[in-house]
Amino acid sequence: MLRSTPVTTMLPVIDLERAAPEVGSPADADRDALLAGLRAPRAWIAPKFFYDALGSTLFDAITELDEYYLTRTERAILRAREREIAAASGCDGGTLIDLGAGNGEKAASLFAALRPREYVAVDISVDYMHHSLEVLQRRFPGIVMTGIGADITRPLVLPAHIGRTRRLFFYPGSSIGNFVPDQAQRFLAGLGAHIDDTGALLIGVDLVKDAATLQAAYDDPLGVTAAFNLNVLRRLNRIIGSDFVLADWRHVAFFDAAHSRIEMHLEARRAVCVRWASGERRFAAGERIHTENSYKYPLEAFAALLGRAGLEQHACWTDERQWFAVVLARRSGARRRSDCGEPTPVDGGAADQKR
Ligand code: AVI
Repeated sequence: MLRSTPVTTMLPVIDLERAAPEVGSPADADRDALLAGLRAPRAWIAPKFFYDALGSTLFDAITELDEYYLTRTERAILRAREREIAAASGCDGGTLIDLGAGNGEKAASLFAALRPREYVAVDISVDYMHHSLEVLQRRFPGIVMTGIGADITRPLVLPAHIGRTRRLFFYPGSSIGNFVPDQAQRFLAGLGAHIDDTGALLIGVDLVKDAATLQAAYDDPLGVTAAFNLNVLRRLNRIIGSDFVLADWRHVAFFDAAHSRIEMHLEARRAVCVRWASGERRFAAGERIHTENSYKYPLEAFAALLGRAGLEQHACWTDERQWFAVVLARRSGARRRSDCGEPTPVDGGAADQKR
């Protein structure tokens, strides 16, 4: 499949993050959100701030860890079920819209099966996307490609030229789990507004499982997740000019069964005072900053969430252990509902094998 056809046309990459000055710059909104979180009685930082260049590299490393089963389990399901997914999604000749595309490789692994006419990569990191789209365009010269620089936690705006029928939104990796359920519902409803009866959403969802497995996935012995978590303080220092000292903080992750979510925090190792230009915050020893939730859904609860968002589950594929699900959803009433498929026997039959 690898071709080395040179790209002769400029790839359209539209940076929506820098295109709406009248509503206040996203940079201002980010600063305001970070300061509000730092001043809150229970301090918090939104998880989207993890992903600067180093944070993205650390996340890539997390996906390679033995303990972090999500990525390889999802990949195995997509690989084993790509034909069924293609048939059920009806994306052939349509538009594949990749949310949080990164290097686009996950979506590209489905190009041969899905046969989209058009590929739209949406990611907050425009510079990174330029490069990866060029690489993808060389490999797949027959697919019309567009890059959109956008923060997908904000309402999505799609340029008018993007195909309107047979749109398939692709949101893998269980990133939906990083929204609290109300936000997740709004996010899903927002996607539903972009699809008609021919469109669909293909989404990865991490499922509830034993607490020890979950805990290990977010607190690995190598300390990669700890570095990923701590790195957000470097980002904060850059954005708001604060003086967090990373050595003063430790990574904490645990499964909160009542909320069915992993929580990640940064905990002060000693009493510290953090300063920035317009203020300061004192943290007692042991006080925490909440940095991430990662919700784990029972399948029925996810189907119910889709329903509240005006969508319905059309098909679903899981691994043998039922650790992870890939769900195809449509607008409610758009197609006849079908039940969950049989668990997927992934390569070698083990859900936790490496790529
Ligand atoms: C991106 N997201 C789905 C990851 C997760 O599992 O919630 C982020 C992550 N946080 C710690 N490890 C990975």
